[in-house]
Amino acid sequence: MSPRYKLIYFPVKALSEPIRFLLSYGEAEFEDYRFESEQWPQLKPSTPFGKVPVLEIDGVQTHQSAAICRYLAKQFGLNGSNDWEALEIDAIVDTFGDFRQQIANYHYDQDEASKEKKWEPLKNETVPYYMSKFEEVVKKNDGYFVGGKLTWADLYFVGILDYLNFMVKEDLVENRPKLKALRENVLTIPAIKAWVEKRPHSEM
Ligand code: GSH
Repeated sequence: MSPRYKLIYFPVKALSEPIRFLLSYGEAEFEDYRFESEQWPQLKPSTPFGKVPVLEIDGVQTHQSAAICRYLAKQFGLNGSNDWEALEIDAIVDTFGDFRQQIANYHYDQDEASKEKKWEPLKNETVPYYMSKFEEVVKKNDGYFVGGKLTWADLYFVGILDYLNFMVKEDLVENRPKLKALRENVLTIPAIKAWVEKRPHSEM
């Protein structure tokens, strides 16, 4: 029997969407529990380290979005063909994390003056630096991030892309044909397409 999954998160895509993509890809039924911000102070102490997403598996809480994705990827055959590919997947997913942190450092800055100062270097240095390298990696790997075939790195990237696009106020793959094709590829996987069609709307 397949496990009972309950994903706990704010009512947005952000860090949870890669998990939702993995669960959908694996055709696993899951409860997509979305709470409003006002409920968070009450919920926070019940989570392992005061953060979400939390994925409950048969009632047992797990946390850390990338660790959860990696675990699901192993169940669903998306963790590469060997330890080397698994390492490459981990490395690129950690790099998505580095990139996201730098974007978030701008987006969540509460001080308007300091935020404004971060905009130019983010747009003109950080974004082109990471995005052109991601484009190169996908070009070298025949349309995927690792090993010339679909892995959870691809689902992770496409899953988190709307959140990154929202924070950086552009479609990051618009002028990057390999990454654009990869997004198309992932979004046309029937189980992912079905999920995207039925998920609740959210901007980020
Ligand atoms: N490294 C963690 C992961 O990838 O799961 C980061 C989790 C995280 O920062 N979650 C944010 C959160 O719980 C939401 S995206 N914020 C509320 C808080 O810190 O009180």
